[in-house]
Amino acid sequence: MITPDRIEAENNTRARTHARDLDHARELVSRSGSDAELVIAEVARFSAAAPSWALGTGGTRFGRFPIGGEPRTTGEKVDDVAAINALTGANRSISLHVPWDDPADPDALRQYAAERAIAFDAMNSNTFQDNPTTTRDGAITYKFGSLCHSDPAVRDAAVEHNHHCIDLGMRLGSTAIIVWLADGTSFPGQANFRAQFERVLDGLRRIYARLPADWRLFTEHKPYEPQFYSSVVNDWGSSLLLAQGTGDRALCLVDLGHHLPNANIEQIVSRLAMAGRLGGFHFNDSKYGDDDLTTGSIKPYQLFLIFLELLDAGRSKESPEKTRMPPLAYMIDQSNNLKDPLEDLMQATDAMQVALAQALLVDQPALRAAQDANDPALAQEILHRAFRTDVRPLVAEARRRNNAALDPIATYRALAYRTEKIRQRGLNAVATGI
Ligand SMILES: [Mn+2]
Repeated sequence: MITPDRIEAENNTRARTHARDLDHARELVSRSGSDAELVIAEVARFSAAAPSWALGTGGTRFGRFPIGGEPRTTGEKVDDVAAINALTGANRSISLHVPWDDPADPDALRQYAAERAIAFDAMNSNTFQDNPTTTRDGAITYKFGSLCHSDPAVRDAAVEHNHHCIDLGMRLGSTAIIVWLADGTSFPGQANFRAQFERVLDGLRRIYARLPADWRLFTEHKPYEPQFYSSVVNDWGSSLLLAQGTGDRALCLVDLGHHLPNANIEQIVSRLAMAGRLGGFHFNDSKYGDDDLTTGSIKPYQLFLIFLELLDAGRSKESPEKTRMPPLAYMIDQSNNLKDPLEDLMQATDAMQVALAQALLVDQPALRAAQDANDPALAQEILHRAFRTDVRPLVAEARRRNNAALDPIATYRALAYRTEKIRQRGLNAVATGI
């Protein structure tokens, strides 16, 4: 129902205003010495995978308030991602979470997604919940961890589950697996730090042994929650040690919400890229902890600085003035309790596109000269000039060139997608996920 002709009809109602805004943005950008065409082309190239677990309403331990019309099957999740991709042009893949998604016929699902121009991004393994398929009908439990567990039978089950995710992903056309572990302790003395870490490293090596040659394994860190005293993979240092100890194709994944307050995430991005171990992202935003709020909704300047580091990592060695986004796994990891989850994901995608466009506007030679001249005031002026430029017409133009919507949220509402899905799937349909 979100069809190219309906999007075009909506775009036509905005075409004149857009043309005027675009002309003005081009003029602003060219006056500051940047090339608007390069910005539009790079934004149009960017895509971030949508998380299968965030297409339904999220919940907290205090309750959940479903929005209605949530996808009931993995196929319906693909439908929702295809719908937002039609509007943004920048969500060309879906990232699955197993066993929340464990399709009985992966070949048919791959075909179904391909017909909707949706690919499968990294697979996410879940060994933080007991599940009949992974914990042998209650014979074992992940209550005290998975790969870190003191009982080898629990560790074996966790490794097997990850192998299953790889096997499933191969049939879907995925080329990466994300291992996020809830492993850790909630009380001092509960377990030995070193013994837990060594067991996790051993488990990752066993998972890695199953990895096809063109696959990558991502280790994702998080300081606390669900464990409240220690996490085994608590920070980027532990994540890097694990990646380096596992193999060449083991890389670190940065989830923006998985840091202690005020961590300098852009510097972490730079360090991991420098070490050659930056693999991917889970984008979201937060105020206090792992809040899973909409990307760019709380700290847009931080998001801009992160994209600036990504462009630095993507800088061509031959011609340093050419900067592009490096080929990493860019994914959204959000859980929203209040908004329509599809609107939440489209806002996140827009925020990333805006941050990318702003980062592309930074006058790199001038910034380097200011750095060499030890002129922090000038360096700040250069960053702020880019950050404060209204790049939204350039981003809208990038979307238009991808046959997507000039204004995704307004178009989504005009086409009444949610109303239609409530009619089809029901008011009480509940998606699997967080
Ligand atoms: Mn994550």
